[in-house]
Amino acid sequence: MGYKVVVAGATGNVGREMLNILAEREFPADEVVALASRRSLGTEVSYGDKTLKTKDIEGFDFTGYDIALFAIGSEPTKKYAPIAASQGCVVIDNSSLYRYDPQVPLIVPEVNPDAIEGYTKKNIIANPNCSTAQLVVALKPLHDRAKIKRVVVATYQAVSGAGKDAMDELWNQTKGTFVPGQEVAPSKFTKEIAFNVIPHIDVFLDDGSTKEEWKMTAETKKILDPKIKLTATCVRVPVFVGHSEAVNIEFEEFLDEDEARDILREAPGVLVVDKRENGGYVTPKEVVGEYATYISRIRQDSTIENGINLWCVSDNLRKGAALNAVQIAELLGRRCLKKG
Ligand code: 11C
Repeated sequence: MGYKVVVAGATGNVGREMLNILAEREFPADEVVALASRRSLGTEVSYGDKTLKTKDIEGFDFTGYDIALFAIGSEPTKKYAPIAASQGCVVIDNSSLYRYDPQVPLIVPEVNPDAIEGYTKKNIIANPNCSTAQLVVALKPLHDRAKIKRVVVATYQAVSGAGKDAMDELWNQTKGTFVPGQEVAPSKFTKEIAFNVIPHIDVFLDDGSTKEEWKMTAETKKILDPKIKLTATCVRVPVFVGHSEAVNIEFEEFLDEDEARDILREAPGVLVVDKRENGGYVTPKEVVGEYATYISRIRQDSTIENGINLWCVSDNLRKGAALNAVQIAELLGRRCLKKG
Protein backbone atom coordinates (compact mmCIF):
# COMPACT_ATOMS: atom_id res chain seq x y z
CA MET A 1 0.00 0.00 0.00
CA GLY A 2 1.34 3.42 -0.95
CA TYR A 3 0.88 6.91 0.44
CA LYS A 4 -1.90 9.41 0.00
CA VAL A 5 -0.18 12.67 -0.85
CA VAL A 6 -1.33 16.28 -1.08
CA VAL A 7 0.51 19.03 -2.95
CA ALA A 8 -0.71 22.43 -1.78
CA GLY A 9 0.20 25.33 -4.07
CA ALA A 10 0.23 23.03 -7.08
CA THR A 11 0.02 25.81 -9.68
CA GLY A 12 3.13 27.71 -8.49
CA ASN A 13 6.75 27.28 -9.61
CA VAL A 14 7.61 25.02 -6.68
CA GLY A 15 4.29 23.11 -6.52
CA ARG A 16 4.57 22.13 -10.19
CA GLU A 17 8.11 20.90 -9.59
CA MET A 18 6.93 18.91 -6.57
CA LEU A 19 4.47 17.05 -8.81
CA ASN A 20 7.13 16.51 -11.49
CA ILE A 21 9.60 15.14 -8.97
CA LEU A 22 7.08 12.88 -7.21
CA ALA A 23 6.40 11.34 -10.63
CA GLU A 24 10.05 11.24 -11.79
CA ARG A 25 11.22 9.52 -8.61
CA GLU A 26 8.22 7.18 -8.62
CA PHE A 27 7.27 8.16 -5.11
CA PRO A 28 5.03 5.33 -3.89
CA ALA A 29 1.75 7.24 -3.95
CA ASP A 30 -1.66 5.61 -4.23
CA GLU A 31 -3.25 9.01 -4.61
CA VAL A 32 -1.99 12.52 -5.29
CA VAL A 33 -4.25 15.53 -4.80
CA ALA A 34 -3.34 18.97 -6.12
CA LEU A 35 -4.64 21.90 -4.06
CA ALA A 36 -4.66 25.57 -4.93
CA SER A 37 -6.19 28.79 -3.75
CA ARG A 38 -9.66 29.65 -5.01
CA ARG A 39 -8.08 32.01 -7.59
CA SER A 40 -6.45 29.07 -9.45
CA LEU A 41 -9.24 26.59 -8.83
CA GLY A 42 -9.74 24.01 -11.55
CA THR A 43 -6.39 24.75 -13.20
CA GLU A 44 -4.93 21.58 -14.67
CA VAL A 45 -1.44 20.52 -13.59
CA SER A 46 0.72 17.62 -14.76
CA TYR A 47 1.67 14.69 -12.58
CA GLY A 48 3.74 12.33 -14.74
CA ASP A 49 1.52 11.40 -17.67
CA LYS A 50 -1.63 12.30 -15.73
CA THR A 51 -3.41 15.63 -15.50
CA LEU A 52 -4.80 16.70 -12.15
CA LYS A 53 -7.47 19.33 -11.70
CA THR A 54 -6.71 21.49 -8.67
CA LYS A 55 -9.10 21.43 -5.73
CA ASP A 56 -9.79 24.20 -3.23
CA ILE A 57 -7.49 24.18 -0.21
CA GLU A 58 -10.20 26.00 1.75
CA GLY A 59 -12.26 23.39 3.55
CA PHE A 60 -10.16 20.47 2.27
CA ASP A 61 -10.27 17.51 4.66
CA PHE A 62 -6.73 16.16 5.15
CA THR A 63 -7.97 13.18 7.19
CA GLY A 64 -6.60 9.94 5.75
CA TYR A 65 -3.83 11.70 3.81
CA ASP A 66 -0.29 10.78 4.94
CA ILE A 67 1.87 13.64 3.66
CA ALA A 68 1.14 17.18 2.47
CA LEU A 69 3.82 19.08 0.57
CA PHE A 70 3.11 22.79 1.10
CA ALA A 71 4.35 25.50 -1.26
CA ILE A 72 1.87 28.29 -0.54
CA GLY A 73 3.89 30.95 1.31
CA SER A 74 3.93 31.82 4.99
CA GLU A 75 0.55 33.52 5.45
CA PRO A 76 -1.66 30.76 4.00
CA THR A 77 0.60 28.17 5.65
CA LYS A 78 -0.18 29.74 9.04
CA LYS A 79 -3.84 28.95 8.38
CA TYR A 80 -3.73 25.58 6.65
CA ALA A 81 -0.68 23.72 8.04
CA PRO A 82 -2.10 23.38 11.58
CA ILE A 83 -5.37 22.10 10.09
CA ALA A 84 -3.58 19.41 8.04
CA ALA A 85 -1.29 18.48 10.93
CA SER A 86 -4.16 18.20 13.42
CA GLN A 87 -6.00 15.94 10.96
CA GLY A 88 -3.06 13.51 11.07
CA CYS A 89 -1.34 14.49 7.82
CA VAL A 90 2.40 15.29 8.12
CA VAL A 91 3.15 18.68 6.56
CA ILE A 92 6.44 19.27 4.74
CA ASP A 93 6.47 23.03 4.42
CA ASN A 94 8.50 25.06 1.94
CA SER A 95 7.73 28.46 3.51
CA SER A 96 9.89 30.09 6.18
CA LEU A 97 7.07 30.02 8.77
CA TYR A 98 8.22 27.04 10.85
CA ARG A 99 11.93 26.87 9.98
CA TYR A 100 13.16 28.50 13.17
CA ASP A 101 10.63 26.85 15.50
CA PRO A 102 12.61 24.58 17.88
CA GLN A 103 9.73 22.09 17.77
CA VAL A 104 9.93 21.70 14.01
CA PRO A 105 12.82 19.87 12.34
CA LEU A 106 14.49 21.68 9.43
CA ILE A 107 15.83 18.98 7.16
CA VAL A 108 18.26 18.50 4.30
CA PRO A 109 18.36 14.71 3.97
CA GLU A 110 22.06 14.57 2.98
CA VAL A 111 22.99 16.63 6.05
CA ASN A 112 20.77 16.03 9.11
CA PRO A 113 18.45 13.09 8.38
CA ASP A 114 18.31 12.02 12.04
CA ALA A 115 16.55 15.24 13.03
CA ILE A 116 13.43 14.01 11.24
CA GLU A 117 12.39 11.99 14.29
CA GLY A 118 11.35 15.31 15.88
CA TYR A 119 8.47 15.75 13.44
CA THR A 120 5.96 14.23 15.87
CA LYS A 121 5.96 17.34 18.10
CA LYS A 122 3.88 19.32 15.59
CA ASN A 123 3.43 16.90 12.68
CA ILE A 124 5.32 19.50 10.62
CA ILE A 125 8.75 19.40 8.95
CA ALA A 126 10.34 22.50 7.44
CA ASN A 127 12.16 22.71 4.12
CA PRO A 128 15.02 25.27 4.03
CA ASN A 129 15.47 28.32 1.88
CA CYS A 130 16.89 27.45 -1.55
CA SER A 131 20.17 29.28 -1.03
CA THR A 132 20.76 27.40 2.24
CA ALA A 133 19.92 23.91 0.92
CA GLN A 134 22.61 23.78 -1.74
CA LEU A 135 25.15 25.43 0.55
CA VAL A 136 24.83 22.96 3.43
CA VAL A 137 25.03 19.99 1.04
CA ALA A 138 28.47 21.31 0.05
CA LEU A 139 29.58 22.32 3.55
CA LYS A 140 28.62 19.16 5.45
CA PRO A 141 31.32 16.76 4.17
CA LEU A 142 34.01 19.44 4.55
CA HIS A 143 32.81 20.25 8.07
CA ASP A 144 33.00 16.56 9.01
CA ARG A 145 36.65 16.49 7.95
CA ALA A 146 38.10 19.85 9.08
CA LYS A 147 35.47 21.67 11.22
CA ILE A 148 34.23 24.88 9.71
CA LYS A 149 34.75 28.06 11.76
CA ARG A 150 33.41 30.71 9.41
CA VAL A 151 31.78 31.01 6.00
CA VAL A 152 31.61 34.11 3.81
CA VAL A 153 29.16 33.66 0.95
CA ALA A 154 27.93 35.85 -1.90
CA THR A 155 24.90 34.55 -3.78
CA TYR A 156 23.79 35.06 -7.38
CA GLN A 157 20.11 34.14 -7.18
CA ALA A 158 17.77 33.40 -10.05
CA VAL A 159 14.49 35.30 -10.42
CA SER A 160 12.39 32.11 -10.18
CA GLY A 161 13.10 32.21 -6.43
CA ALA A 162 10.76 35.20 -6.34
CA GLY A 163 7.97 33.41 -8.26
CA LYS A 164 6.40 33.33 -11.69
CA ASP A 165 5.65 37.09 -11.82
CA ALA A 166 9.33 37.78 -11.25
CA MET A 167 10.25 35.51 -14.16
CA ASP A 168 7.75 37.37 -16.35
CA GLU A 169 9.27 40.69 -15.26
CA LEU A 170 12.74 39.62 -16.36
CA TRP A 171 11.39 38.30 -19.67
CA ASN A 172 9.26 41.35 -20.47
CA GLN A 173 11.86 43.85 -19.30
CA THR A 174 14.54 42.17 -21.42
CA LYS A 175 12.31 42.28 -24.52
CA GLY A 176 11.13 45.81 -23.67
CA THR A 177 14.69 47.10 -23.60
CA PHE A 178 14.88 46.69 -27.36
CA VAL A 179 11.41 47.92 -28.31
CA PRO A 180 10.80 51.68 -27.96
CA GLY A 181 7.61 52.33 -26.01
CA GLN A 182 7.52 48.83 -24.50
CA GLU A 183 9.92 49.43 -21.62
CA VAL A 184 8.76 47.67 -18.43
CA ALA A 185 9.18 49.45 -15.10
CA PRO A 186 10.29 47.43 -12.04
CA SER A 187 7.40 46.04 -10.04
CA LYS A 188 8.35 42.73 -8.45
CA PHE A 189 11.91 43.97 -7.98
CA THR A 190 13.05 47.33 -6.62
CA LYS A 191 15.24 48.13 -9.64
CA GLU A 192 15.45 46.87 -13.21
CA ILE A 193 16.51 43.24 -13.22
CA ALA A 194 17.16 42.95 -16.97
CA PHE A 195 20.87 43.46 -17.68
CA ASN A 196 21.44 44.30 -14.02
CA VAL A 197 22.13 42.79 -10.58
CA ILE A 198 20.31 43.80 -7.38
CA PRO A 199 21.97 43.37 -3.96
CA HIS A 200 18.68 43.00 -2.13
CA ILE A 201 16.51 39.90 -1.50
CA ASP A 202 13.65 39.94 1.04
CA VAL A 203 13.19 42.75 3.57
CA PHE A 204 15.87 44.84 5.27
CA LEU A 205 16.66 44.17 8.94
CA ASP A 206 17.83 46.69 11.56
CA ASP A 207 21.51 45.77 11.22
CA GLY A 208 21.53 46.56 7.47
CA SER A 209 21.45 42.92 6.37
CA THR A 210 18.45 41.42 4.58
CA LYS A 211 16.14 38.64 5.76
CA GLU A 212 17.50 36.36 3.01
CA GLU A 213 21.02 36.84 4.40
CA TRP A 214 19.81 36.26 7.96
CA LYS A 215 18.03 33.06 6.85
CA MET A 216 21.23 31.62 5.43
CA THR A 217 22.98 32.10 8.78
CA ALA A 218 20.11 30.89 10.98
CA GLU A 219 19.33 27.86 8.81
CA THR A 220 22.97 26.75 8.43
CA LYS A 221 23.29 26.84 12.20
CA LYS A 222 20.11 24.83 12.73
CA ILE A 223 20.81 22.23 10.04
CA LEU A 224 24.57 21.82 10.30
CA ASP A 225 26.16 23.30 13.42
CA PRO A 226 25.21 26.26 15.65
CA LYS A 227 28.92 27.05 16.13
CA ILE A 228 29.48 27.93 12.47
CA LYS A 229 29.68 31.68 11.83
CA LEU A 230 28.26 32.68 8.47
CA THR A 231 27.96 36.03 6.77
CA ALA A 232 26.14 36.39 3.45
CA THR A 233 25.47 38.96 0.74
CA CYS A 234 22.47 37.87 -1.32
CA VAL A 235 22.16 39.24 -4.84
CA ARG A 236 19.46 38.81 -7.49
CA VAL A 237 20.78 38.26 -11.02
CA PRO A 238 19.03 38.10 -14.41
CA VAL A 239 18.97 34.31 -14.56
CA PHE A 240 15.67 32.41 -14.74
CA VAL A 241 16.60 29.22 -12.85
CA GLY A 242 19.69 28.20 -10.86
CA HIS A 243 21.24 29.85 -7.83
CA SER A 244 25.03 30.26 -7.70
CA GLU A 245 27.18 30.95 -4.68
CA ALA A 246 30.78 32.07 -4.23
CA VAL A 247 31.82 30.53 -0.93
CA ASN A 248 34.86 31.21 1.26
CA ILE A 249 35.31 28.73 4.12
CA GLU A 250 37.65 28.98 7.09
CA PHE A 251 38.36 25.72 8.92
CA GLU A 252 39.79 24.80 12.33
CA GLU A 253 42.20 22.39 10.64
CA PHE A 254 44.16 22.64 7.43
CA LEU A 255 42.37 21.14 4.43
CA ASP A 256 44.28 20.77 1.19
CA GLU A 257 42.35 21.73 -1.97
CA ASP A 258 42.93 18.29 -3.54
CA GLU A 259 41.58 16.55 -0.47
CA ALA A 260 38.58 18.93 -0.42
CA ARG A 261 37.91 18.02 -4.07
CA ASP A 262 38.14 14.28 -3.28
CA ILE A 263 35.81 14.63 -0.28
CA LEU A 264 33.25 16.53 -2.36
CA ARG A 265 33.45 13.97 -5.18
CA GLU A 266 32.33 11.30 -2.69
CA ALA A 267 29.67 13.42 -0.98
CA PRO A 268 25.96 12.60 -1.38
CA GLY A 269 24.05 15.02 -3.60
CA VAL A 270 27.24 16.65 -4.92
CA LEU A 271 28.81 16.57 -8.37
CA VAL A 272 32.24 18.11 -8.81
CA VAL A 273 33.10 19.72 -12.14
CA ASP A 274 36.43 21.39 -11.56
CA LYS A 275 38.89 21.61 -14.40
CA ARG A 276 41.25 24.55 -14.41
CA GLU A 277 40.61 25.42 -18.04
CA ASN A 278 38.13 27.43 -20.09
CA GLY A 279 34.65 26.13 -19.34
CA GLY A 280 35.84 23.67 -16.70
CA TYR A 281 33.17 24.82 -14.24
CA VAL A 282 29.38 24.80 -14.01
CA THR A 283 27.03 27.72 -14.66
CA PRO A 284 23.35 27.98 -13.66
CA LYS A 285 22.02 27.41 -17.18
CA GLU A 286 23.57 23.95 -17.13
CA VAL A 287 21.89 22.79 -13.92
CA VAL A 288 18.25 23.47 -14.81
CA GLY A 289 16.25 20.29 -14.17
CA GLU A 290 19.14 18.59 -12.34
CA TYR A 291 19.10 17.13 -8.83
CA ALA A 292 22.71 17.64 -7.79
CA THR A 293 24.55 20.53 -6.20
CA TYR A 294 27.48 21.24 -8.52
CA ILE A 295 30.83 22.37 -7.14
CA SER A 296 33.54 24.03 -9.19
CA ARG A 297 36.55 26.34 -8.68
CA ILE A 298 37.78 24.53 -5.54
CA ARG A 299 40.98 26.24 -4.45
CA GLN A 300 43.06 27.18 -1.45
CA ASP A 301 42.52 30.63 0.04
CA SER A 302 46.09 31.51 0.93
CA THR A 303 45.10 34.77 2.67
CA ILE A 304 44.01 32.84 5.78
CA GLU A 305 45.52 29.89 7.60
CA ASN A 306 42.96 27.20 6.77
CA GLY A 307 40.87 28.47 3.90
CA ILE A 308 39.12 27.07 0.84
CA ASN A 309 37.16 28.90 -1.87
CA LEU A 310 34.57 27.23 -4.06
CA TRP A 311 31.70 27.90 -6.47
CA CYS A 312 28.38 26.14 -5.85
CA VAL A 313 25.43 25.96 -8.28
CA SER A 314 22.07 24.19 -8.08
CA ASP A 315 18.54 24.29 -9.47
CA ASN A 316 16.79 26.48 -6.89
CA LEU A 317 13.35 25.05 -7.69
CA ARG A 318 14.63 21.47 -7.29
CA LYS A 319 17.31 20.94 -4.62
CA GLY A 320 16.45 24.39 -3.30
CA ALA A 321 12.76 23.55 -2.86
CA ALA A 322 10.74 20.75 -4.49
CA LEU A 323 13.39 18.02 -4.66
CA ASN A 324 14.44 18.55 -1.06
CA ALA A 325 10.77 18.38 0.02
CA VAL A 326 10.24 15.10 -1.85
CA GLN A 327 13.50 13.73 -0.40
CA ILE A 328 12.14 14.59 3.06
CA ALA A 329 8.93 12.72 2.19
CA GLU A 330 11.01 9.71 1.11
CA LEU A 331 13.03 9.85 4.34
CA LEU A 332 9.85 10.19 6.40
CA GLY A 333 8.41 7.17 4.61
CA ARG A 334 11.55 5.05 5.13
CA ARG A 335 12.18 5.99 8.75
CA CYS A 336 8.84 6.84 10.27
CA LEU A 337 5.66 6.04 8.34
CA LYS A 338 6.89 2.80 6.79
CA LYS A 339 4.29 2.25 4.12
CA GLY A 340 4.68 1.77 0.42
C1 11C B 1 14.59 33.74 -3.41
N1 11C B 1 15.43 32.29 -1.69
O1 11C B 1 15.45 33.32 -4.19
C2 11C B 1 14.30 33.04 -2.11
C3 11C B 1 13.07 32.22 -2.34
O2 11C B 1 12.43 31.63 2.34
O3 11C B 1 11.68 30.10 1.04
C4 11C B 1 12.67 31.36 -1.17
C5 11C B 1 12.29 32.13 0.05
C6 11C B 1 12.11 31.22 1.22
O4 11C B 1 13.94 34.76 -3.62
